[in-house]
Amino acid sequence: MPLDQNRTDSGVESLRDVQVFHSACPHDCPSTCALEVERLDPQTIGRVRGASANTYTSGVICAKVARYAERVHHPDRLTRPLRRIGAKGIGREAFEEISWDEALDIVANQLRKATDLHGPETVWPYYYAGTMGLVQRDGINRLRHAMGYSRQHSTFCNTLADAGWLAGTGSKTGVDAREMAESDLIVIWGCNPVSTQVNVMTHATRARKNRKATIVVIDPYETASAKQADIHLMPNPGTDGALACAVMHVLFRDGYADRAYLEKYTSGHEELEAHLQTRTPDWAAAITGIPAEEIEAFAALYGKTQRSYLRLGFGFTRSRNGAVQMFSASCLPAVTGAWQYPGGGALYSHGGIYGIDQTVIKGEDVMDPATRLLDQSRIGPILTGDRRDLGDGPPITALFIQNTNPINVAPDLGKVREGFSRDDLFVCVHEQFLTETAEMADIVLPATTFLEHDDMYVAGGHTHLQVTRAVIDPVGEARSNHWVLGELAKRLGADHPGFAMSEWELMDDALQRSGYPDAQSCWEGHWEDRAQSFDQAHFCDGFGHADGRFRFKPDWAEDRRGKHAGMPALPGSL
Ligand SMILES: Nc1nc2c(c(=O)[nH]1)N[C@H]1C(S)=C(S)[C@@H](COP(=O)(O)OP(=O)(O)OC[C@H]3O[C@@H](n4cnc5c(=O)[nH]c(N)nc54)[C@H](O)[C@@H]3O)O[C@H]1N2
Ligand SMILES: Nc1nc2c(c(=O)[nH]1)N[C@H]1C(S)=C(S)[C@@H](COP(=O)(O)OP(=O)(O)OC[C@H]3O[C@@H](n4cnc5c(=O)[nH]c(N)nc54)[C@H](O)[C@@H]3O)O[C@H]1N2
Ligand code: SF4
Ligand SMILES: [Mo]
Repeated sequence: MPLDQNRTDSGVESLRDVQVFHSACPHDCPSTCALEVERLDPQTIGRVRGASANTYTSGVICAKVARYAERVHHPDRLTRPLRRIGAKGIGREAFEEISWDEALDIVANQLRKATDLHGPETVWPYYYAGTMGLVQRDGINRLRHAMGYSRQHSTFCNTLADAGWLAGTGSKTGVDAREMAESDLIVIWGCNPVSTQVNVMTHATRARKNRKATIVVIDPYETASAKQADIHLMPNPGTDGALACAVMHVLFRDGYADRAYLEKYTSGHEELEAHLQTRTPDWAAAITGIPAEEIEAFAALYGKTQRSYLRLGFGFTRSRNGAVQMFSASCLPAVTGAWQYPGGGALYSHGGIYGIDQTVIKGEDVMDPATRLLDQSRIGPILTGDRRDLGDGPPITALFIQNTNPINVAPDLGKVREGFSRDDLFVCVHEQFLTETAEMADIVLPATTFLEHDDMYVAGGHTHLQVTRAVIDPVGEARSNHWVLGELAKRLGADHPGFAMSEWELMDDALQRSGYPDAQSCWEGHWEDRAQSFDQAHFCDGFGHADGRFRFKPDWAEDRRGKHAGMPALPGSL
């Protein structure tokens, strides 16, 4: 959307002749940094900085986004729709440029042809988190549901982490990362924030400076974050549950367990204590590879420190038993009662605080729950015809992809590539660059970046909602995900009011039905801080389960999307 250069409201600040716009980083990173973006002219951005007025971003962003002008204006950006006329996977020379009308007509015809032959479940709209914007990322589901195409179970990233965290706490919320400044002990567990969410280090470093806090990193590798830590515990991958058990063994054994807290706020603690009898530091040393003395020392430090803060990441969920590792780690503050103290407790994600109603964006009002649900991580087996995934439904013969590069990121890469190589598979990829997946497509559509479209963002690592406007015009003929979906909907006859709405109208609708100010007010204010009260964030009002208690004995079956047979009754390694 072209911008009014003379805008003088608070969304834009003028700095000599360069204008500075508020924006937010769209990457799949818990930091979702508040940004200040220089606009040199309506087609060109300059430098990108972290907003210093945002109390989480605090003026700090990572190197890759500080240099975003190089991405936005890169000579390899896709600027025109492309049709493949050569072999798959050989690069740009296999494609010729075509017009948007031609490209969209081909895509719509192919999707219609596939549906005529096999029924709508043969089409699989496939997406993930290239942008985390709630409109541009999730709108693809509206087309899916309006057309009855196969559904997607999104499992690339947080499935195991969510299941593990929710098993104990029952709520995807936690203690504000800004509170780390009041902590005496910060445990960075299964994440490498120096590389993956730089702002965690800003807040951890404040605690070190203000309170001489100790920083512990628990990671099998000597990462950049581990190098900055006072203590580095190096478990074998997938053994955090054993480590957590041994730490809790010491906490009970040496009187660091808060019995009054356990009584009031938890369930299953008697069974837990009995279960831990044999889970000694020596027992865990053999499993984790961490010497027993180091486990003893860490447990004593954790037990003695009321203001202890766990920052739990995605790393330890990268193995088959990841949900159990996450759950086991999350038990520690419930044993010592660290949740009760300022700077104490844990954070995995704030994802549960926002409550944005995305019904219209996602077209959930027209979703048929009987439609086939396919696991995104199984795209390799699915494209190669595995009946365990396809059930008795049709094969996938058409893929429409936005926001993800499965040939690089999905498991079982050999099968993924084999599937994409099929001659009877039609693939359309909407992308900013000619990725490995786009190279396998029949039609490639050029996509805008977050600086060329409007959207809104929530965050995992902090508590702000941010609404952003396009800062520059689209590069070349790039178009937003929302625009492409609307054009396809027209051609396919997909019926839903969301297709006739602009991005801004969709945001307004979602915000207002969720109790937020309207999009314009959110944009002018740069961010809406939805931080919970101390008592809510620290679960002093009770945990998320119906009885308000932290569960040491999870009900794994409660997460009905997953397979729970064989999950352990109590913390530990599988
Ligand atoms: N081996 C291995 N595999 C992994 C992981 C790992 O640690 N190791 N991590 C896993 C995890 S946690 C995740 S989240 C996934 C991430 O996997 P993906 O979601 O696929 O990764 P991204 O690179 O974030 O985004 C994919 C593409 O989206 C495009 N994109 C960005 N914005 C837009 C837009 O507005 N419109 C359109 N159409 N496209 C856009 C980008 O150009 C990029 O190529 O990978 C998973 N796979
Ligand atoms: N620069 C950059 N930043 C990113 C991304 C990116 O691609 N590049 N991706 C974004 C995305 S999608 C996500 S989900 C986040 C993920 O960011 P993080 O939460 O930091 O997770 P990972 O980087 O997957 O893994 C973190 C650490 O966990 C360690 N680890 C692996 N297995 C285990 C284990 O069993 N136990 C323990 N304790 N540690 C283990 C790894 O060695 C790694 O150093 O990062 C986001 N930020
Ligand atoms: S740290 Fe994460 S959210 Fe912040 S600018 Fe970098 S990628 Fe974006
Ligand atoms: Mo992720």
